[in-house]
Amino acid sequence: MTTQSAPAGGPGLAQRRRLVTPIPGPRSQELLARRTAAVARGVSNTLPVFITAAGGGVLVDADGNSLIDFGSGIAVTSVGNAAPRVAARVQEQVAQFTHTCFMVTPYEGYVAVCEALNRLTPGTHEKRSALFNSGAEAVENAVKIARHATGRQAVVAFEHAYHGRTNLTMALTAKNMPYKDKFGPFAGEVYRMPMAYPLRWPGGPAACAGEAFETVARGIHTQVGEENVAAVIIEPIQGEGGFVVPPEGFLPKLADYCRQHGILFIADEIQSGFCRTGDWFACDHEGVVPDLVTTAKGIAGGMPLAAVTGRAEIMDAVHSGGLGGTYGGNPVACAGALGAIETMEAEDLPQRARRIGDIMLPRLRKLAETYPLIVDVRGRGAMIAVELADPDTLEPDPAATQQVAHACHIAGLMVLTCGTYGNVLRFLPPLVIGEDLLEEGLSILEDAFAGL
Ligand code: PLZ
Repeated sequence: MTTQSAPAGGPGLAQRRRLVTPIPGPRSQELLARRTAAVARGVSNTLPVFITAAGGGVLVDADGNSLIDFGSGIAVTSVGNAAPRVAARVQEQVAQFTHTCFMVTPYEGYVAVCEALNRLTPGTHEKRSALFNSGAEAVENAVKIARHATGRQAVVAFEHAYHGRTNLTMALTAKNMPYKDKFGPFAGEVYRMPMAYPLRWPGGPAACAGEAFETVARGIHTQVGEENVAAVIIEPIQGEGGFVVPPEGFLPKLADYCRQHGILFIADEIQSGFCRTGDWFACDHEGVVPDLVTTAKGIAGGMPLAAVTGRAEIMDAVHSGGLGGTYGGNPVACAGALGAIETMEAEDLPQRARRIGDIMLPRLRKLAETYPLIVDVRGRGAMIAVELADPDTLEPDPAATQQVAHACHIAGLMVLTCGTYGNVLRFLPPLVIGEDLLEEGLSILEDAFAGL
């Protein structure tokens, strides 16, 4: 295949949807054939258009199609793809040095990212951070730190949770297919409790916060013993599991309970963090202050970086040399993070996320009035979803979900699905998307429902 000259990415890219071939087009199909022959089948694709440039709210593919992006590469490019401050700092850093290994000879960028994390994550207490490569690695390290600091082993996770694909994080992740099937045995001392899922709570949404908390507290008491629990880990808004938003009150109750029992409260903000939900972190919404926070995705504008941030005395409980890795906090990734964080602050991206929610939620609620199979519209800021099910029985409808997603894709709108039952359409636009593109994307979605 000859490489066609692609436009430069970033916000300068024409901010419009334009389809010049069917989706996927012939060049993407050629690449797909190469991909099938060269890349392991286990690594899947949501939409096999091969991207050559991206920026603002669009993805441009190898055939010259320009798609509206409601996915941000799974909540990563919140500041936009090839965001100017990210690209500039990365370019500068890559020309200076690409690696020393922070554990061998340190550099300022790593320290500056940790300072920013300590300042921006919930709570004004003294904090420390450590940097890693991926979300799963951050979660693994948060559990290591919690076990070391408490001298306890058990970890409590929730139904519908997603925390990664490594061995320990597979154990924490709830869903079997595709994440866990035949990949066991899994790490031990992981206990799963019911999630406060208002739509599906047996006693109804109004009773959910209180009853779910009581069920969790009782479950921990009877099945594990409070004194054996190192940490409770929870996504303050669940991601892969279906954008489940716990009812007001549930997280504060859970955090208080943990404090009373010497259990560390770990907030996995890997998907919900860094302005996505309209606050810097989803925990901020109810003033919940976790002992440890895991971050990744949005932190570095697309560069691979992740972190654990927590109370100084907990983080510093681990002996020198107990945490690390060759690449964790790579200088180029740190430069990306500093550019991304600067962008979030300079452009007030929490406010942008709230504005996106204010535009999306009313249109989606209206859509739900027309199509009763939309049984729930939920989320905050630019982390929004609709759940599809039979309105009488709440039997999940993954087939309709796939059908709507496919209709969006071929019309040039990148949307993602999620959910334990595969029946949730989720919307995670870059926070810098133009409002005209956002509205156009919603119109495509409306057409997709009309075509069911
Ligand atoms: N914790 C809350 O959302 C990653 C997974 C995509 P990594 N979610 C996207 C897939 O199918 O692999 C995620 C998350 C939460 C942890 C992780 C793991 O982050 O950077 O993918 O390891």
